[in-house]
Amino acid sequence: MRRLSRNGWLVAWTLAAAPAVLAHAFLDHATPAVGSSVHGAPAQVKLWFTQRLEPAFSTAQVLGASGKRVDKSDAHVDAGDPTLLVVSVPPLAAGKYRVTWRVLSVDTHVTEGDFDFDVVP
Ligand SMILES: [Cu+2]
Repeated sequence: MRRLSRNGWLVAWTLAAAPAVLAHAFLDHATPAVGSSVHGAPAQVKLWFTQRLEPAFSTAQVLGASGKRVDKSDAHVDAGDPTLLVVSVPPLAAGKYRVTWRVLSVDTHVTEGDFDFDVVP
């Protein structure tokens, strides 16, 4: 039985996984940053992705600690940057918030996820 070396396996795995990984839209970074504490309420939550998004099928919500939705229901892909998803929020009280997102990248693959941030006085 033929046995691949450790490096051989690594190359095989990389070749198999790379196209799928590169083809999906994952969260690259956000403001407020993932897991961060921000002083003062942000006016918007911005999410940058690793791929261009399909505006009609990409959205995000901001939830308060109780799970109640607090964003202004205006999530949209930025007109000038197709990798940027923006949602507005009213002045947020201090506390923990969760951002949930679900996006369709231009290659037709759907991805979703969430992250938290804290607003501190
Ligand atoms: Cu994909």
